Amino acid sequence: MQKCIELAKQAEGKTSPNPLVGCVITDEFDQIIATGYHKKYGDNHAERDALLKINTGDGDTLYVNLEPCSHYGKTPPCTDLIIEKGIKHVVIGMCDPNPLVNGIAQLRKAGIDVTVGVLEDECKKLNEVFIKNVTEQKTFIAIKTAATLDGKIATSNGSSKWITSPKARQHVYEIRNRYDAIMTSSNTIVADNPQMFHSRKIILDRKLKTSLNSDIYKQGEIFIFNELKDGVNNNLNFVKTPVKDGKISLEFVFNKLYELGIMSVLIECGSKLNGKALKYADKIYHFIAPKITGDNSAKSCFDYRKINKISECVNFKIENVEFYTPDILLIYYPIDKTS
Ligand code: AOF
Ligand code: ZN
Repeated sequence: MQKCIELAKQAEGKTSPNPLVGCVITDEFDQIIATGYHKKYGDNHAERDALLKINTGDGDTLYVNLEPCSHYGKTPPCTDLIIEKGIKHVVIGMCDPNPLVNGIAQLRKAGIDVTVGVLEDECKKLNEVFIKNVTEQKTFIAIKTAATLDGKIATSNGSSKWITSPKARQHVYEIRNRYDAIMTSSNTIVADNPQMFHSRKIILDRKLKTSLNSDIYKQGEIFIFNELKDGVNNNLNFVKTPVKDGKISLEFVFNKLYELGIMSVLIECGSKLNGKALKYADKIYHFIAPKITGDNSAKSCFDYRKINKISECVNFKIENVEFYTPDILLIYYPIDKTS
């Protein structure tokens, strides 16, 4: 199952809105005879990719991180091919939340021995975006931030180059690649003029104050949420957006992203938008550099309110700590969404 997950991850960023799936087939001596994975949206499912590499009767056990499909979609049901190839056991990581899929029952009906729930937590993490999309019909929202040890992302005048090391910043490219789009704000564009290379970029710019000569506009399909106009101009899509309390309505933006088929988004911006987006966030990537500003007026990661008691804090569960020496990356989830 671990190998299925590794195979599936090779297609990170390429399968949306479909899941990441890997498959391993072993013979009666437990030797791997074929592997496969879902390489990109519209391609063969992982099971088919692996099964097409074996002769009928050669395979004994098929391992797959997601319940095999039993419906006619872009490809015929994987369950049919599993049965046809004479597989005797199927080991599944997690049930498919897609209501069209009923593979476990189909396989059992055909007399195949089915085990479900192997490395289930890891399999659910792998497809956290797909699970949210299918069960809630909503876009998965991640935030990336990079701070000092005292939780600062920029000096009081907005200077932020560079808090983290090149190694950590390199890893950000890998993280971006997993998401359908990245999102930033006009304030960040004005302060940093970042390029933020990605095929789809979301910009929140209420009054259209950013210059269209900014580096971010040079590449990619771009959606600019603003209060002034709708319309399309080459790679720029203007989306007229309602304003709430003087700010672009994030509720509207996130609903619109789902309508546009953007299944996941990585937010990379400053204190204010990070703060406002926090209540929508499904996951946070938080780099920390071993530096202290010692400056109370420097900008912090999430800035959106005043509180009096520590009991009013929002709570998270830290899932993982990775080292990009000299920096670290904390990956954490809001507790009420993961529990
Ligand atoms: C995949 N790849 O390896 C597996 C999937 O749109 P279709 O016809 O390709 O069907 C997509 C559904 O099939 C998907 O939502 C999921 O429920 C199931 N399994 N999908 O794209 C795969 N095994
Ligand atoms: Zn399938």
